[in-house]
Order: sequence, then C-alpha cells, then structure tokens
Amino acid sequence: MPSAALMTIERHILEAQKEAAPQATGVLTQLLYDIALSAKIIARETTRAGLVNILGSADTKNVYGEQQQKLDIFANDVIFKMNDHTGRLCVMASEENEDIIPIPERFECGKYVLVYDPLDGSSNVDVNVSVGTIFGIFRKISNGPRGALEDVLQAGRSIAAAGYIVYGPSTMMVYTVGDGVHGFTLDPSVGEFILSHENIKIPAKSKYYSVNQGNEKYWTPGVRHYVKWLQGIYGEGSKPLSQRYIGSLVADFHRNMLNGGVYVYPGDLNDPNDPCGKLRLLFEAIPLGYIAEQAGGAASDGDMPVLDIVPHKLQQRVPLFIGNSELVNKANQFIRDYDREWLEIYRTHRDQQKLVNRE
Ligand code: P6P
Repeated sequence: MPSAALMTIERHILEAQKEAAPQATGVLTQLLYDIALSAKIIARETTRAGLVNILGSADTKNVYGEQQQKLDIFANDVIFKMNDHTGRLCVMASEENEDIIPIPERFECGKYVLVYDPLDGSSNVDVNVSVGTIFGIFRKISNGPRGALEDVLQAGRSIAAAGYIVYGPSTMMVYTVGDGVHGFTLDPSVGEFILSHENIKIPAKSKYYSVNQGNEKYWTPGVRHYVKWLQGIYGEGSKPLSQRYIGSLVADFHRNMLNGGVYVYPGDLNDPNDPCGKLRLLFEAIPLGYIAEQAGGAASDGDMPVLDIVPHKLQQRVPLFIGNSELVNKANQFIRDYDREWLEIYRTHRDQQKLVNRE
C-alpha cells in the first residue's frame, strides 16, 4: 500500500477491495466513490450554510413527524441523485423517506442496496455543531429485476459495507467493508479524502459516556443503575467516566470510537406502547453497529446485538447502546437484572420476525 500521505479514499477502497475480494468487479468500490463525492458536496453546503439561505427549517416534516431542515432535504437529494443512474443499486431507502426509493425505470438496476440517514443531527447545523451522514450497503436478495422492500429489510449480519461522514471542524469519512475501519480527512485544498486514521480500534480504556441526562425521569431502573455505574457512583469496579453529549449521534459516536466510550439512547416506559427509544434500526443502529463491531466494539438494543435483529419495517426504532464492548455488555446486564417489565414489552415490538443467529 502507498504511504498514508498519498492514500486517497478512492485508492484505499480499490486496494482494500483487491486484497479482500480479488474477484470483486469493482462495483462496490465505485459505489463507495459515489458516496464520497456526495459527502464532498454536502460538506460544501454545511460549511457555508450560514452564507446561503439554506439554514433553518423547511416547511415539511419527515416520517417521524420531525421538522425537516433545509439541509436534510438538500443532503437527501444529493445522495439520491448521485446514485440513481449509476446502475450499481437496485433500490435505496432514506430515513427522510416513508417508503423505499426505487431506481427510476429509465435507469438500469444493479446488485447493491443503499440505506442512509442523509444528515443526522441536522438541527445542530443552525448553531454550527457537527452533524453527520450514515450509510449502509447490502446486496440484492430479491428475485425480481428491480429492488424491493425485502432487499432493504435485511439484518445487519448481511451488510456488505457501512460508513459515516462527520461534518465538523474537518470533514471525515469513515468506512468498513468488513476488513477493519478506516478514517479519511477531507483536504479542501485538493477536494480529496486522505487516509488519516487507518484501522481504527475502540480503546479498551473508556473516557466518556454519552446520554441525554434530561430524559432521566423516563429511564427504567436498569438504565438508571447503569448510568450511575458509568459515573463511578458504585465505587470499586464502576467507571468514573466523563459525560459528553453533543446531540449529534455521528459526532458522539466518532469521538467514542477514537477516545473510548459508550453512546446510550435507551428505550423507556414513558409510553408503554412505544418502548423502543428514538433511533432507527436500519439507518443508524445497523450501519454504526457494524462499524463498532469491526472496530472491536459492540452495539446492543439492551438485550441483543443490533446486527442480529431482522427489521420488520423501514422506520423500526431501537434502543441503542454502542461503543466499548465492556460498557455495552454491562448495559445488557443491568437491563437483564432490573428491567424485566420493559424487556418483555420491548421484545414483543422487536420480535415480529425470526431473529438471525437464534437457534
Ligand atoms: P435528543 C438527532 O436527532 C438524533 O437522532 C441523534 O443524532 C442524537 O444523538 C439524538 O437524536 C438526540 O436526541 O432526544 O437527545 O435530543
């Protein structure tokens, strides 16, 4: 491999694919290029959002009833338009769209599926806080000539690649094709993503935990105990971690990937009909969960690995504990010990499909 200084993301993807899959046709490589280019276009707009009238809310809401930001819509459009005509995809699905996004009839279909959250944490753009794009790539499994919902509703164990872009003080793209996690920093002077973090591994020693303390009143007993354990309140054996919560999952997750820690967005029983928390299984938990596991970490819904869950609907939401394996496993233990009522209710919502890797 050439030295890191010369290693652009395009070259790295090509070299990694040649090594990991010599028989590869290069389609996945091209697809990752397309996403990198989309990221450059989105980065340009997020860094100058204050200068053009692209700031603030659009007058539309997404499928979750959340106010869409103008940049949400811009980022959603960019990713779609950079990928709808390439013949590499058979179908797309976006957190911002209610249904799957078919490839227009006038274009050929390919063998891959792209799921994405175009601009996670977008409400932070107006206050100049880091935001991110999250994506996952699956292979087509349906028999028809074009993509279908079944191509999108796949468990994370089947994923082919995943990544995120964090638009912060610098723009970074982090991706994995199952052979380690690699980070690239955008050099705006040449418009290239240059390898800056090769083979990222989550540190064994954690520094941070990320949770919205403002939701404490809704937390289940197990989550309450867990957060106190993270704060070191239980003395010997518990963790005196610092809290960092940006309100932007990609930014919090990226920091914890590099410095060690856990991000927590739990479910609760504030509404017994809605025990699943806020985050989306397909567009957030599965792609980031794959990256976390590839970096030696873990991602759980408080009960099992998120990569083992078979999604039963596009907008399925899950509780998320993601980052350092020891911290994630500890969350599962506290929930197992203290949150049987919540666990029973949550499982009925989740297990509407056979689970992967369950005998
Ligand atoms: P809350 C952004 O909307 C997001 O999906 C994540 O990026 C972020 O971590 C979380 O929601 C923030 O949610 O309820 O703490 O404001």
